[in-house]
Amino acid sequence: MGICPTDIMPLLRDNFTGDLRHWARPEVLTCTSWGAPIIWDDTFDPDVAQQEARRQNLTIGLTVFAVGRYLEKYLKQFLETAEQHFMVGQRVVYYIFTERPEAVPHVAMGVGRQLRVERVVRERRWQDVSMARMRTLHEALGGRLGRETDYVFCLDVDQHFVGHFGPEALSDLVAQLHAWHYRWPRWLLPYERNARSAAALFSGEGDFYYHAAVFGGSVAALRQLTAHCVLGLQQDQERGIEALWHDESHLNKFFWLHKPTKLLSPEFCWAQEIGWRTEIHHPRLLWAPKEYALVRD
Ligand code: 2GW
Ligand code: MN
Repeated sequence: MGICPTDIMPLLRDNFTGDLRHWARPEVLTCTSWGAPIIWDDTFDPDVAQQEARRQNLTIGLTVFAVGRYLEKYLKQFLETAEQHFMVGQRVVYYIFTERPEAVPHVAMGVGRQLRVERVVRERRWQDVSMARMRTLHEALGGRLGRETDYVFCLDVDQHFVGHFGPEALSDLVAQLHAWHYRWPRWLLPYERNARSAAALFSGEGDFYYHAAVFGGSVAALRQLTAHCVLGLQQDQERGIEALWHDESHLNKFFWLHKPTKLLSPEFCWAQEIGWRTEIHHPRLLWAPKEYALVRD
């Protein structure tokens, strides 16, 4: 942990945007072996990130799916808390994908922020609801969403913001360290292991286990990511197989082949059930407690 030699270049580069990472958090890994920063609380200056993003006059997209019971259950709090914490001070476009546009709750938007609702068909199986997101996102990124935004974050809806989530999280390709798995040895990570699956990773492969509840990047990078996942999901479906964690398994395969340029620490998407951890200073998103019996068929 601490400074790794391969990180010298990005360290110099990021210094100019006010990156304080190694000195502030010596107890955690703050860079990957390929030189991407892993951002933890105190390793960045939110004001510098804010100014830099403003200077670039960015528009940031936030996509979220709310299908079936998830709409009533999670969407309102997700949006209300996003208004308080997500990219405040930037231009933001929310894209809500649902089969019932008329049921989307009214949430007052701040200046420079707008909400668009797109209709999707409701898949019968919950696994398909989750997996179908990749195709819908791919199409959206090739259409209006892709034209009107520079960077996009794609989030699960069953979570809410509790802390600042600003432009320090932006990069060409952004992956989220999974809160349950970031301390685990690689061989234990829940990658898909069936060699017949397009998502398969073999022993010795994989860098980290990433959480599909949060990923982001530039429009071009996300077009590539979603294209990869759509193809993998389709190939598995043709073979009559389904990866262990569905779209998340394919996402992990993609990030193994195409290294993310920034990683978010588990503080960015934390689960309170995990309990107290010294390195978790400032959670930004919290998962809703899982009520599988209630929402899963
Ligand atoms: C999903 C599972 C069981 C019952 C319902 C649903 C469901 C999901 C739904 O009825 N309506 C709906 O809009 N969704 C969307 O799919 C919603 O945006 C939700 O956040 C997302 C993923 O489903 P979720 O949050 O229940 O799955 P998790 O939290 O167990 O997620 C991880 O694993 C998934 C694959 O199994 C995905 O990769 C997800 O991105 C991961 O965080
Ligand atoms: Mn979720």
